[in-house]
Amino acid sequence: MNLEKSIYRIMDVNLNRACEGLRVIEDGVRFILNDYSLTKRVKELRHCIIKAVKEFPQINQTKLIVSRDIKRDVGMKIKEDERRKFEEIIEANFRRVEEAERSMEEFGKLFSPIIGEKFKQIRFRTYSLEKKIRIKFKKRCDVALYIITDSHLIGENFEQKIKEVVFSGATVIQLREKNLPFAPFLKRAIKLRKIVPFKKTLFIINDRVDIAVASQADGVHLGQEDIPLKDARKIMGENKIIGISTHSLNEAMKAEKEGADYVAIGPIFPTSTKADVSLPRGTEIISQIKKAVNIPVVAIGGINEGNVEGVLRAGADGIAVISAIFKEKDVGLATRNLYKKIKKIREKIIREQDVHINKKL
Ligand code: TZP
Ligand code: MG
Repeated sequence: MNLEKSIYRIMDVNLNRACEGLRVIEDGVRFILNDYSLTKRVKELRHCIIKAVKEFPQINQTKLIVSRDIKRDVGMKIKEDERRKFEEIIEANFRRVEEAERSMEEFGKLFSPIIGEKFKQIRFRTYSLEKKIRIKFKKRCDVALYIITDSHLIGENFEQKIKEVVFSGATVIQLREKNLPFAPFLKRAIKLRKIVPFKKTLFIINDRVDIAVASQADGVHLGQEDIPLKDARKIMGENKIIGISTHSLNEAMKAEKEGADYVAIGPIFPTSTKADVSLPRGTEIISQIKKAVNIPVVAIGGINEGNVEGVLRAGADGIAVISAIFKEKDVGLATRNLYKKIKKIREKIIREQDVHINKKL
């Protein structure tokens, strides 16, 4: 094969490689993250690469297509790595795209230095998009069973009880201390940080950004009257989780727009745990918010084993509870039971949805 044909073949192969990789990333961002603006950016990048190869007059389009030779492509025989998590799929595909871009940058220089420069710019654009998308994937939070502490209800053996809860299925632990001054609050946060395992269970601090940062918590949970989200973000940085308490559709939409990683909505049912709550909203508000936002929605207020099904059926990604766990004598057992119940209901909902879809087909 002559050299010119080989170079066209390299450009063609790498154009396909980059586009395929970006398609995979686009699907992940669209269907797993449900992020419209990032989906748009991935799509635009893919179109930009196609345009760069197809619109430079130096690259002859007929020669590009003619150069394709799948039968002789030795790369076809290389086995794909095993991929388990979607984070790994996204990472592997970014590698693939960036390598393809690098190759097009280097070999593109043989057509013209402008082509090399163009692909260099595209490669840097890909790096910055990758950073944004990978942070977003990393911060996806499993809020299924979000347990909030209440030192009054917990009483003695605080740390032991938190340990039991953590190892019995809590996906998030929020340290909520309304009456502790700064120093003992921070001390408790640092102790809990050692108990709550990194990556397995999220550790969130209620109200206090300073304590969240100092204790290396995974994030902070803010109310409508706390430090504004944008200021909290400046202090916490992009990698940390910020959750917001909301009481209406408008507040939930605003929180998402300002960059919240999840919203809590409540109180759903009457609760005696928090004195200054507004009137119970019922489960309808959950469905309304779920239709309007793409971040996880956690329902809160008076939720227990008896009423959790309606909450999950309304679309909540998880439930935040205090008394359902800490009013019980055996907090580990209460957590296990609630966790099992959530799992069972979720599986039931999925089965019903499958039947519904199959009937339609
Ligand atoms: N925010 C709204 S309701 C509530 C908070 C902190 C209390 C939830 O406690 P419980 O015992 O699960 O009703
Ligand atoms: Mg608050």
